[in-house]
Amino acid sequence: MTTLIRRLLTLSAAAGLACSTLALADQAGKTSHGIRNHGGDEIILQGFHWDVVRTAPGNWYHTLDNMAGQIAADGFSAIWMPVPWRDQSSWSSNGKRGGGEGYFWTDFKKNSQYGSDAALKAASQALNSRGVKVIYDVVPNHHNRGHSGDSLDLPAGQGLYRSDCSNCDDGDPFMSGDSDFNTAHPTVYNLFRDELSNLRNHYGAQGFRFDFVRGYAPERVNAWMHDALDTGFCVGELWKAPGEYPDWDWKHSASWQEVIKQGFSDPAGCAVFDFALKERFQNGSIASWRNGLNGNPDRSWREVAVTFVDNHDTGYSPSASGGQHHWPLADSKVRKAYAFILSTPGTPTVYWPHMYDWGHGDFIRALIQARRQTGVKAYSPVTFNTRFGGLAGVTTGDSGRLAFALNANLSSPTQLAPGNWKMVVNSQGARVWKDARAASTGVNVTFRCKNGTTQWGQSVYAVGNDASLGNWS
Ligand code: 7SA
Ligand code: CA
Ligand code: CA
Repeated sequence: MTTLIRRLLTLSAAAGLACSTLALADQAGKTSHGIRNHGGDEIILQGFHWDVVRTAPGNWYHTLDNMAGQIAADGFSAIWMPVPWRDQSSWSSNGKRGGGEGYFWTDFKKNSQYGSDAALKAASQALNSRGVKVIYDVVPNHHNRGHSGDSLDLPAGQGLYRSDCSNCDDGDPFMSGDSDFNTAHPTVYNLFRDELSNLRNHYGAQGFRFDFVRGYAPERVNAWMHDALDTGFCVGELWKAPGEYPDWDWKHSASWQEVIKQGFSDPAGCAVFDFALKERFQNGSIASWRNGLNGNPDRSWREVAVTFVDNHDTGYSPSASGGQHHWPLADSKVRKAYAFILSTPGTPTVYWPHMYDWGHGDFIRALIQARRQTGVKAYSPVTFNTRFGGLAGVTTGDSGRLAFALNANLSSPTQLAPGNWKMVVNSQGARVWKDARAASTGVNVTFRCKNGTTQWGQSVYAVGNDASLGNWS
């Protein structure tokens, strides 16, 4: 490795510079249609559940800091962090209690129920430095308005809030809407543009998860990303059934796929949580799981899907109250669902408790490793085979293939496609095999040297070891 690195680096340029190394395999960039999925090679961990502010009050950032090495070793390339803004709300309605999770935030101060500003910076640094890109959850639709001591208490009656005028909101209200911003107003737009830039410049943001995107125009998300983090990762949460749209809206009679792709992803330039697949997980047969956005035969559709099994809203939480569980997947299907999203296109997202609390960690870890070895990406093609019942098929990655069989009665993956197949997982009706082509001998490493001046005839050396390059010296 050292020889290779030195040969690569005796460039005809200047004296030794401190070069920042790019993570070995991390591809960047948008799709050919301008969707920000950071090269389509991401594997995301949802880095919280609904109740961590109660089970680890003020200590969650420390937990993430301490687990950064484990999270990186488990193969995650990105982490979906909780909302970084302080939330001082507390509420109880129909027997449920909550508050402090970030979704009813007061202002942009970072000392929150998850930990202090300093602890957030430390956790972000610990994760980013190990190649786990930090993606912040952000909530531009609304905030906890009029909370005393706000550093963000915008005046009423000036068009800054939905309630100031009849068209002072270009999206749905959150609850009554009396906390909704008018995100089209330049003052509000600039407020969030500057805060997203602040999160990039001082808190290591490499992407954003946009909450409640039904609440504002998707074009706003495109503008914010363009202005604040154009090359970052972006995903929107559009959880709205077609039937929830007014009957004069085209989305009312569209499919879940069309709603999230054409209703949000295209105009936002942003990837989108695959609620089309989630709806099939919940309501469809296993054979119908192929009808999620991530199974679409059109590459420009499947590559924008961010797949998930459950999240902090839909799933349970490991806590006394059990969390929100608005739409939980039956336990008997959880491993089949993870086998599916980790062996097929889209950008898979793993829910924290499934990985670290409820005993699926080894199962998921093995699937992540196989996905990386075979180079399966968001855009990879997938074929389905209906001869065996259940759901079976093959995904072709950049450096190999994955075969999957969920409740399918086939005895060997060679019945799906010839190959040198090796079993990855076989549990609870979920089987996955890999056929990884021999890893190439050399590796391409890109070093980007900053703040250096060079003259012709000088040599450039990269010095100091780096975990992502195998700790060469
Ligand atoms: O029912 C599940 C599904 O069943 C299936 O069979 C259905 C599906 O369609 C169907 O096919 O899904 C439905 O239900 C979903 C869950 O409610 C809906 C979905 O559209 C609908 O189809 O999803 C919506 O709700 C989610 C929680 C949102 C989705 O974007 C949205 O579409 N998720 C995100 C949004 C928020 C809010 O930022 C977060 O909510 C989520 O974690 C995040 O992921 O001044 C305002 C105000 C007053 O108007 C009220 O009167 C006052 O009480 C404020 C106060 N409201 C409080 C709320 O009552 C209380 O619940 C508020 C301050 O705090 C709480 O709100 C929580 C919310 O409960 C929680 O989920 C909020 C703020 O803390 O944080 C979270
Ligand atoms: Ca990437
Ligand atoms: Ca709104």
